[in-house]
Amino acid sequence: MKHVLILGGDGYLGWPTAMHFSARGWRVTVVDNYFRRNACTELDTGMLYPTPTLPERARIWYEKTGHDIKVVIGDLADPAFMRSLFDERLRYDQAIEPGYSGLPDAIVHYAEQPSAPYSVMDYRRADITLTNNLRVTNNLMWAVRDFCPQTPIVKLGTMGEYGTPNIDIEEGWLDIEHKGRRDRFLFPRQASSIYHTSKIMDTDLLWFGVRTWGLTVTDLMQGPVYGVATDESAIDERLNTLFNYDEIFGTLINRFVTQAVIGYPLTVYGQGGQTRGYLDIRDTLQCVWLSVTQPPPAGELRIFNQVMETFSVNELAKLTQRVGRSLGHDVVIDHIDNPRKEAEAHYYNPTYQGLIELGVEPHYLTEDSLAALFAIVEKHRHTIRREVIFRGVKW
Ligand code: USQ
Repeated sequence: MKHVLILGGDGYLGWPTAMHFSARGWRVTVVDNYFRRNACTELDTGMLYPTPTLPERARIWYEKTGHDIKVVIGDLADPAFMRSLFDERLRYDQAIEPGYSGLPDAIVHYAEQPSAPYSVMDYRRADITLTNNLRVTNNLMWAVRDFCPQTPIVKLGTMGEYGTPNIDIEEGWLDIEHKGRRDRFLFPRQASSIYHTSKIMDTDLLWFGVRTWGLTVTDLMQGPVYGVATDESAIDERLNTLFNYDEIFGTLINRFVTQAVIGYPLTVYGQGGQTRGYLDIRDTLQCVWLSVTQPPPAGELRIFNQVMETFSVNELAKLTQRVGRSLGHDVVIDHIDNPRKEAEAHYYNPTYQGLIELGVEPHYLTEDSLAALFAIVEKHRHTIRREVIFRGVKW
């Protein structure tokens, strides 16, 4: 039985990924320190519905499917904790039960602070973002180097590393001719938050590990994800992933649908021409699954742009309005002063072929798929808190 270690296994993507691998016959160990839940509690962000603790989710999953997901709670920014996951003899924390350690066949690394607004709120959160994201990545890199240098790492990156350059965005690399000579470099990166900058830095860390120690890494440059429902969450709604709609942890489409359901004018920032590549949460699972099961050649850094289609904020607002109105909601679009420093009208043309060539079959955003998301949010409409939707975190 193949073993995957999922770092950040309690998060929006981590838990669905754990179920996805478990359902396909993999032995799964999830590790998390509840950073996301604790930050949401501290900042009082609210969530659409409560999510059971990680051991409780694993218990429900076992009851429903007979598959065991092992849970380890701990802080991966602590190097001793990270290393103890790979070697039983280094076990120093009772949270890691005997038999939990061991060399994995693959590692999926989601264990990062994922919010751009969180990372620029104040110095403390900027520091938490950098410290957590870089230390966890560095700890992982060294642990893999020392215990299992052949094990492929799949690391979640972000399209935001590239920013919005006035040229086409290639998949990770750019061939440059300069004064008659040619070479290949990482595509230029220019992020617009501390969070996105931390992702550039951890790409660079792992690229160093690949060049120096021959590590094998796939970096998935992902756009904003939307949705909740996956094949595995359909088994029991308590297995649904967490859903944030607040300004700090909520992503655009999930926010717009929530706003539409409670009659809150859709919060288009500035002109609304900001264009990004989006994907359905089910496609994240396909991308990660295929990246793990079809690893790159040993000693390579492979980079994919993990998006399925591009939209501007205005296009998404109009689509949400159209679908919302057809469902009987009074949806109004508002343009508010952009709290972020970002281009509002820009060129955006990313390449995203690699994952399709690997076999991903996209779930495109349609009126029907958006209506399905409306149905989930409508079910919990009484829990939605208006006051957390916009609080004005400024860059
Ligand atoms: N936006 C609005 N109104 C809102 C919220 C956002 O107009 O109420 C705009 C933002 O200004 C931005 C775009 O919508 O131009 C996307 O914002 P977002 O909050 O959905 O996404 P972002 O902050 O970029 O971050 C999210 C995830 C992050 C991931 C990133 C991929 O939180 O973990 O890395 O999407 S990407 O955007 O491609 O960098």
